[in-house]
Amino acid sequence: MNRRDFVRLGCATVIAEGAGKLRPAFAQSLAHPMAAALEPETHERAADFTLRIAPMTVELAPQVVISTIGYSNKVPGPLLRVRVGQRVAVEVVNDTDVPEYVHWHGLFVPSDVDGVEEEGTPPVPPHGRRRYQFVAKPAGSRWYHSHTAAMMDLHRGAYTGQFGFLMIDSANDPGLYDQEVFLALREWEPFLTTIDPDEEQPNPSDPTPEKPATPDPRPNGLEVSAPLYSINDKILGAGEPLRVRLGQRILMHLLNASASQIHRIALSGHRFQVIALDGNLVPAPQPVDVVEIAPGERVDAIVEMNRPGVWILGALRNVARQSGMGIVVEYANQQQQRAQWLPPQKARWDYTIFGKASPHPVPDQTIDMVFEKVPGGPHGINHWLVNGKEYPHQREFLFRQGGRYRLVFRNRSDDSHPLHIHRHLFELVEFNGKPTAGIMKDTVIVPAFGRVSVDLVADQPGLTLFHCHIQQHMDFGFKALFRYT
Ligand SMILES: [Cu+2]
Repeated sequence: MNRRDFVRLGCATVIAEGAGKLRPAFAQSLAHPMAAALEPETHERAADFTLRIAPMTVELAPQVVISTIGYSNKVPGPLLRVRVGQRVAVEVVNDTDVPEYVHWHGLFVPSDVDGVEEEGTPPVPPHGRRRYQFVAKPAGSRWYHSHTAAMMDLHRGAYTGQFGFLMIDSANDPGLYDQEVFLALREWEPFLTTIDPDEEQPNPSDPTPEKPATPDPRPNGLEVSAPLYSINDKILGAGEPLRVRLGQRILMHLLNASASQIHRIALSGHRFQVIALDGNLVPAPQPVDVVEIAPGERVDAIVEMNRPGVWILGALRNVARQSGMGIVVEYANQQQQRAQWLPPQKARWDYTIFGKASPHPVPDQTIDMVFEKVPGGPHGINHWLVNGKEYPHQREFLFRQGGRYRLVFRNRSDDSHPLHIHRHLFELVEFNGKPTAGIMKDTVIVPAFGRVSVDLVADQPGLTLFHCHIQQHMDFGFKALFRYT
């Protein structure tokens, strides 16, 4: 029995024991944002929110307690909820021994506020504080997280509990739902391994337009895996169930806050009406059985509660779900039932079904970006090349203000990568040969040997980081800077 099997067996026991108990954890994890603003302030104007970065423990289940670093002793951190256009001041206090960066993912903020060392944002010094001030835009589901390099230290950056939801409410939300829930997908206690049976396997029928004629014979390096999973801060069955009533419409804000894994999620017997991707409303909302969501991405969906029972909302991969990736959804007056998992009918995910058919303006320039892996071998780490070079590049990619750019992402590796551009939105133009329009995102999965094109209008002057949202890939070369001329 290896370490992972051992941990799994331990968790299975805990899940069985925990399933009958009710704990008030879920409600706590959705604490009102004002709860965060209790710190005394030294500035003239009181901060709207205070985040305290400090070591903490998380009780994933009774007798499964892990130690990590979090924001204000909560995982996820406090929900920061603001109105679009609101001036926001967030005071960040760093109670650790290392510099930290808080990144406001999906917001249009200047480089010196974005929380990114490569863009020149000053750090929150160890045992010091720093105030981030910005105008909250655009409206939608955003989030905040550590943007610190971790390299070989799996207790830093995205491997920690430093992440939280940031909701920017628009002035015209019709509010067509009865309940709103925030669900963050996470893994814990990461370790390095050459075997990753947990990976989502690519579908053999997927197109692979960037596959080289001859496969790379070099053996892969160590990648990050994890034995424990949770939604918010609880292993499946250990927290409060999500309590619903027949006929209710539940707005689910899904976030993948994982440092390394793409997940596919289903709610047994129900469908997700996807209304927004990365917080931006889609042109053609559609019902789907399965939501695929990569590190950094958000999916907003409405689920109509039309099948009474007690159900599992969880990962399709048995290994991930049985190791904690899930939450129980319980209809009123059904408590006596056991939570059931029904595998979904259609497990395919395709961004383009949420788009529209319309021509794109001709871009001013097309920028080809080729991504390759340098396999690390059984004792090393894979390194990543953008157009033949690891970060830093001798010359940055260039934007002219107001220019319209088409970025063509060519993934010449056998892994899928969630690619993120800071401080901008882009529009999906083509996904593995399928054209689409109207889908605005800040992070997009480029499948193994796949090709994705996006259009971006360069309207946010300042250094702009581009990277894979898998922490290890970013740390080992998979990033680049765009500079405005
Ligand atoms: Cu990657």
